[in-house]
Amino acid sequence: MKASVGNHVLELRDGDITEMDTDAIVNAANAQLVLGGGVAGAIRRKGGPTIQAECNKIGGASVGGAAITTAGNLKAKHVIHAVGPRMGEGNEDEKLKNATLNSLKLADENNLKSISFPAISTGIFGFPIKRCAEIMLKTTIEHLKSETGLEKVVFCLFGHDSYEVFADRLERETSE
Ligand code: AR6
Repeated sequence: MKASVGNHVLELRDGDITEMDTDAIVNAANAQLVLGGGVAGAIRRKGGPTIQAECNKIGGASVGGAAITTAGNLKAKHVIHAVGPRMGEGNEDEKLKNATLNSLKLADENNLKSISFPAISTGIFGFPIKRCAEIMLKTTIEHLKSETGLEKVVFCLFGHDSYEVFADRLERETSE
């Protein structure tokens, strides 16, 4: 599914984010920037050891923050490591919004034209997918309406159910 926001494209895909050839893919990271399971595990396995080595040099990021590395053997050129909230730690909605926004800002600062996001925090960190779709899509649409060099933002969802939740929300957000 594709939608337009001004001259920008917002696209939803069902698949593995490590296969995306956008300038950057976003990792659902932790504050230590240690690549564990889920999206991070797939990035670690397919991208090779340089990504973790770069993360180690950076050392960590705050919850709601983001950091950028190269992407090793992946098709994308960069990995943006977005630290989403762990459900139950408090102020989760704001932190997820900030993780999304800081990733988009980091993409702009690095003159990237395209970026792919996963549904941050909705796996191991336990954040509800519906709320995630609303927060991440609203934040992205708002950013695409502001001054940005990003031409395309993709949400790469893992499985039909997650895709449908995002598709439903995107339809509502773009018909308002
Ligand atoms: N491509 C796209 N989406 C995926 C993929 C994939 N290859 N694999 C999983 N998902 P998660 P979190 C979906 O657990 O909840 C790690 O240990 C998944 O179905 O990757 O933010 C990190 O190192 C879910 O909808 O991230 C952190 O410690 C979404 O991506 C912690 O997990 C996010 O799931 C982060 O947990």
